[in-house]
Amino acid sequence: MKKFALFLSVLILVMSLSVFAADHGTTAAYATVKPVIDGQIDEIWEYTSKQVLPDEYDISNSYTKILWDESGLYLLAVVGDESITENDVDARNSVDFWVSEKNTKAMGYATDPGDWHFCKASDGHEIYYTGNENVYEVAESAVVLTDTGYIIELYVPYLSDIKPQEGTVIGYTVSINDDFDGDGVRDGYVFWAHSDENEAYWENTSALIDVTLVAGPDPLIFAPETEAPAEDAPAEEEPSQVQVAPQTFDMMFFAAAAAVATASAAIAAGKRKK
Ligand SMILES: [Ca+2]
Ligand SMILES: [Ca+2]
Repeated sequence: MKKFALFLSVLILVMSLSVFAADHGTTAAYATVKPVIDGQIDEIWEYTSKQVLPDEYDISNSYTKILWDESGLYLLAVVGDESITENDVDARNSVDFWVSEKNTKAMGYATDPGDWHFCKASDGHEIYYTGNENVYEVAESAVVLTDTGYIIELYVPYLSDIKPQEGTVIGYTVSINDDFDGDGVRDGYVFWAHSDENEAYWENTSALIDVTLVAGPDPLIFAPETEAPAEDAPAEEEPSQVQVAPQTFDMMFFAAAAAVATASAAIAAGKRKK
């Protein structure tokens, strides 16, 4: 009976830990090096968590990532989409970034300037929907097409008075829209996650997931390679190697000359024997 009670308490502990993990959200690493907002994936993106979206409709192998620093947030979306619209005026093949800088957990997107939404299509069109519209004035973004879809890089300087540091928690989720028959009407969408209490992440910041700001990678990883110290430089060894070659040549020359001389002597001696 005691064993069963122990088993039960361990089971409850494990279950509560997994529930905690599910609620804990994800992390964003400090941008030790600022990514260049050009739609190309910089090395710094390797050092922060990935938010993976489900495969559905024409959307596959898609994810986002977040970096932060004292000035703002950097967001990356890598999208697999087999059906891209060339002139996507209504942004039907697009990514929606949903952010609450101060994690307001509010009904609506109007309680704080740091509550914003940013939508960008695979062809570059942007569509305002909710939250602080100023985000479109201050954001830097880039989109590039890939063989399998498109990549969006976004930088948004903070719109709230947030003083971010390691341990600060922001609210975030992301969704991807898909028009798979090219008629300009959205056919479906996928999203990363929403809170258990509220699924309407497009209406309320209370639906966003906690993202904890954490330390970034060591800056030394990105330092340019320095030249080897003088004592290790191979320059000093090279002259002696250069000198070795003539010596070797000389040795071979003398050895060959000696062999010829020996052979000649032998021939001469042979001739004399005859
Ligand atoms: Ca980049
Ligand atoms: Ca599509």
